[in-house]
Amino acid sequence: DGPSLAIVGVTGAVGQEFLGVISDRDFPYRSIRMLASKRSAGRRLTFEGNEYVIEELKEESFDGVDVALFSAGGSISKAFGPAAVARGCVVVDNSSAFRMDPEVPLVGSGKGGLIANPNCSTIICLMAATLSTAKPSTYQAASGAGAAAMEELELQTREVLDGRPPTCNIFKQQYAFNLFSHNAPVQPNGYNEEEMKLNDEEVKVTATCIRVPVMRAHAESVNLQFEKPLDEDTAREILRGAPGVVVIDDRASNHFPTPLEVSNKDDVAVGRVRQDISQEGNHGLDIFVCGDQIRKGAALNAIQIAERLL
Ligand code: 2RA
Repeated sequence: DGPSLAIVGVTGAVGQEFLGVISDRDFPYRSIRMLASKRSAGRRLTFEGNEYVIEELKEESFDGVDVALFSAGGSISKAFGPAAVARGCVVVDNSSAFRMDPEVPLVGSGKGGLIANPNCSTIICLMAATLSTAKPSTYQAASGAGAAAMEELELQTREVLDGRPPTCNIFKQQYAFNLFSHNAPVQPNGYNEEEMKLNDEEVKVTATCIRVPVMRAHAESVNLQFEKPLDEDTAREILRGAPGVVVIDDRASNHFPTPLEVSNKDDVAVGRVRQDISQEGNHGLDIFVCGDQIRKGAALNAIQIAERLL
C-alpha cells in the first residue's frame, strides 16, 4: 500500500537515484510510473523484482498519480508540473523552474500541489549552518550536469591517459585533469545562474561556482558571517548535534571531508571549522563542506519532502 508514484526523468542520474533511495528507505508505494522522453520510451527497467516499461511523458501520465518526483530539467517541469498539479498530484520538483516563485510551495485546487526542492549546492551549504552572510566557493561534480557528463568525464580521462584528444560534447572544453567556471549562463552582473541560485532573501550571499572533475559529490568552501559572535568550538558542537551532518575535523592527521568519503552517503560532512581571522570579535567562521550531489543534493532531499507530506 502507499501512494501511486511517478518518476519524471527516470533514466537520468537523479531519476535512477530516486529508485535507489525509495528502495533503501522502504518508501511505501502501490505503483510507480516510470516516465522519460520519447527517446527512452519502450525500454524495460527492473526495480525491486518487478519489470516496468518506460513510458513517454505526457499530461495524461499523471492521471491517478498521487506523488510525482520530477528531475528532468526546468523546461520539462514548467511544461508538465502544472498539468500534474491540475490532476490532483503532489509534485516534488528538483529543477530550478519554480524555486524563486513566491507562490511555491503552493497548494492548488483539490489535493494537488507543487514543492520545489532547493538547488543541490544550497542544500549542501544550508545543512551546515544558518547565517547572516555566506560566501561559498563551490567545487561541483560531474553528476550535477547529469549522467551524460559523468560518462564524458570517464571517457575523457581514458582518452587523455591514452594520449588521444578528449571528446567534448557536454562542456565544449576539456574536463578531465582540468576545472572551469560553472557551465551555467553568465548574467549581465557577471554572476552565472548557478551562483545566483544560491541567493536567499534573508542571508546575503556572494558565490563562485566551479566545475571540478569529481564524479558525484559537491564540495564547498564557505565563509560565514554571524550577527552575534560564534566561536569555533560552539559551532563544531552545534554541527555535531545537527541531523544529517557529520563532522570530520581532525587537524592532527589533516583529515577533513572529501567528495569520495561522502559519495553514496546520506549525510553532509563538515570540517575545517575555524575562526575567520580577517574579522574582529569571532563574528566569522570558515568551513569546508562535502555532500553527495545526487543523493542528499537531489533524490534523498526530494524523497524526504515526500515522506513529510505522507
Ligand atoms: C550543478 N547544481 O551541479 C547543479 C545541478 N542542479 O550543475
